[in-house]
Amino acid sequence: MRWPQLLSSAAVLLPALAAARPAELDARDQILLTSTPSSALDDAHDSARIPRDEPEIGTGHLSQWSKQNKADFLHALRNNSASDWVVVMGNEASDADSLVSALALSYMYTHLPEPRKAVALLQREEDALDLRPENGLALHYARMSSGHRDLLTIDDLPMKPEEVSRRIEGIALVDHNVPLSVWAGAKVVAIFDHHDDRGYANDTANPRIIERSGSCSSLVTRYMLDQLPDSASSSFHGPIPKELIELILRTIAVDTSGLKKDSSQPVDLEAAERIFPRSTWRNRDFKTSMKLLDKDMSASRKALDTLDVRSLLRRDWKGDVIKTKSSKHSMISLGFASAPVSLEEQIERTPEGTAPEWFAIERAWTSEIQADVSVALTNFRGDDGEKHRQLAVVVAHGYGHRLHDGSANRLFRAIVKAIEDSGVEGMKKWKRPDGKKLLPRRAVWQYQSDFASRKYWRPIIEASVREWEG
Ligand SMILES: [Mn+2]
Repeated sequence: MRWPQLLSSAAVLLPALAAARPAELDARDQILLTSTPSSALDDAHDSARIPRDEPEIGTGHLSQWSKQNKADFLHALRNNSASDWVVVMGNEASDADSLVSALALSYMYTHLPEPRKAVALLQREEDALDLRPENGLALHYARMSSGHRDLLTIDDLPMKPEEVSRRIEGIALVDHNVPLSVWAGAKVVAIFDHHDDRGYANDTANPRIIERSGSCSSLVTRYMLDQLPDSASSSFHGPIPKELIELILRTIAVDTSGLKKDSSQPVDLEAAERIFPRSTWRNRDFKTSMKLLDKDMSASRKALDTLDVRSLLRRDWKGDVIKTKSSKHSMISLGFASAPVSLEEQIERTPEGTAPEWFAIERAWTSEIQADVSVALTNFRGDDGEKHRQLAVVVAHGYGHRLHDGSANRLFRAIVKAIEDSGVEGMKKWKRPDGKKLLPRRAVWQYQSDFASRKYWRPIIEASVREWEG
C-alpha cells in the first residue's frame, strides 16, 4: 500500500456512513462523524482522484485557511490586483521542510497584527507532491485535503511565473536563498534558509535569515513565535492552528533525526521546545515525542504505521452472523477486530486525537458493514516493556442499526457477563485518556495474558450471543 493510493482515498466518505445519523452519539460524536476522514484501504484499486466538485470532508482549520487564501490570491492575480501579495516559496524539491516552511511563513504574514497578504507556493505539480510519502503522511495528519486542492502548486498558476512576478509585490524564499530563474524578475522580500549563503537579495530581503539549522522550519518557527505573541485568551495552542504546529514538529523531527546532536543545531531544539507545549502531545515527554515523530515520518512507507482507525479495524476483521434464542432478534451480526496498536495510539491517530472520535469511527465502520456488535482487540508492548492487551466491546443501536435501546442493553449485559465470568485474571476497566466515562453499551478492559487473544474470546463471546434470549 503506497501513500498516494492511501491518501487519494482518504477522504472518500462511504454512502452508508454519509446516510447515518446516529441517535445515540453525544453531540461531539455527531460532529466528528461527519468530519472523520476514512481511508478505504482495500478499495485502493478504484481510488481514483476525487473529482473537484466533491464536497470537502474531514479537513482542518489549516486546510480551510489555506484553501481560501489560495482562492483569494488566484482571484487577485487574474484581476491584476495582486500587487500587495507576497508569494512564499520553498525549493523545487518540495520536501516536507520546504512545504511546511512556506505554509508557516505565509500563515504568519497573514496573521500579523498588521497582516500582509501572502500565499505559499509549492514549486511542484500537484500530483508530484505524493511522490514523497512523508509529505503525504504529514499532510494527512494535518487534515489537509486529499488531492492537495488546498495547496497552491506551480500548475495552479494561470500564467507563467515571469508574468506572475510582474503582478505581485514580491517573493519570499524559504529553504533556498537564490530563486529559480523563472522567478528572477521578482523582488525578493524575505529569505529564510539553512543552505550556504550565496549573497542574493542583500538589499531587498527583510528579514534575511540564513543560518545553519537541521530544518529551515526551525528558523521560520522562531521568527513566527517572536512575531505572533500569544493571545492569552485563546485556546492552548494560541493563535497558530494545531495542525500547523504539529506539521512543524514533524518536520523538525524528521530533519534532525529526532533532534540528534549531529543533525541538529540549537535553533532546532529551541524552536521545537517553544512550540511543543502548543501541540496535542504537550503532556508527553518532549524528547521521546520528537523521536517518535521522526520514527513515524521515517517509517511512513510501512503501511501499518500509517493506517488510520478505520483501516486498523478493517484490516483484520473477522465477523459472522450468530443465531440467537431471541424471537425478535434471531440473528445478530458480530465481528472481531485485532490490531497490534494500543487504543491510546489508535485514538492518537484520529484527526483530533480524541476517544469520542475513535468511537465515532468504530460506529461508522459497523454501520457500514451492518454489525450489531463489535469487539476490538489490541495487543502491544507498553511503556513498561511488557505485553498488554485490550478488549473493547460496543453494542450498536439506534439509527442505522437494527437494535433498539432495551434489546441492545440486554445483549450488552450478556456479553459483559460472559467476559467477566471467563476467568481471565487481572481484567481491569480501561480508562479513556481524557478521563471521561464511556457512553452506554461500551466497555473496555486492559489486561495481560499469554492466551486471551481473539482466538480465545471469540467462542466465548459468540456463545453468549447464541444463548441470548432477547
Ligand atoms: Mn531544508
